[in-house]
Amino acid sequence: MYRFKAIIFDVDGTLADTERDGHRLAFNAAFAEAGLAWHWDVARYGALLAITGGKERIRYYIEQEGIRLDSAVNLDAFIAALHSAKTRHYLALLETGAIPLRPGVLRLLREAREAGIRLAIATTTTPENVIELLRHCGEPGLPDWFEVIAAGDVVPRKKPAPDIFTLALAQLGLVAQDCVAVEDSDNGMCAALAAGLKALLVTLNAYTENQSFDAAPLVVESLGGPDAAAVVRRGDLGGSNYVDLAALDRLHATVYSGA
Ligand code: XBP
Ligand code: MG
Repeated sequence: MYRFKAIIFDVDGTLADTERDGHRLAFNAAFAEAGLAWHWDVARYGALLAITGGKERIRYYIEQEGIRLDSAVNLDAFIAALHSAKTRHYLALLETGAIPLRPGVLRLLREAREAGIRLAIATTTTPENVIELLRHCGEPGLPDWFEVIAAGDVVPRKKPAPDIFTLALAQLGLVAQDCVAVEDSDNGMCAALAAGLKALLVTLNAYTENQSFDAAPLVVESLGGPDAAAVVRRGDLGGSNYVDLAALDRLHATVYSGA
């Protein structure tokens, strides 16, 4: 019935608003625990999001700030330990259920599941973060809805490189044209497009709303639902009021056949 077989979702910023009150707080907790006088405020963290991946973000910060570590310290090991503490803090936060899915996400996932559309994830973050987020957002068994979870360091290059999407496609055994991708950031958009995923929905959030998404065919501020129309920035939803499978099918058709 639908012209696509799977949806590949980004996680951070897309499934849930995890960055400002999730990852950022966990980084700061790890810094404090290590006795470092570093603090990433909301604006600074927004700028640092240009660098995808927590370890890469820490390394960039050290370089950018000209921070000099004791010469006896091995930089890679130092970053790895700091990042592992950050992951511990982040997982503890997720366990409290403090970070819900974005509005409309669970509804869309349910629709896809009921229609036999396969679900996958392509994310920069650490795999356990994905599972823990999905475990604590009020839908028992949600992690198992995703047939493929491609996450973190399993590929050589993080977004905006296409690697993680290419891996997700390979694990699904599908080609790009079989899929719709959902992202929230310019780095994510570039990664998806570079993997050939032209049927791309971008869902903006506070950290990404001013980025340029000229290359994305459909950009929304919110997915909406039966009780709330989606707020569309670019493209159209066809006959739908909110982002449902019919709207994604229309996106797919527009991109691949100009319909
Ligand atoms: C998300 C990220 C991640 C998280 C931190 O990018 O960049 O690095 O901020 O996760 P995207 P880790 O949504 O494009 O995948 O600290 O676990 O790396
Ligand atoms: Mg993201």
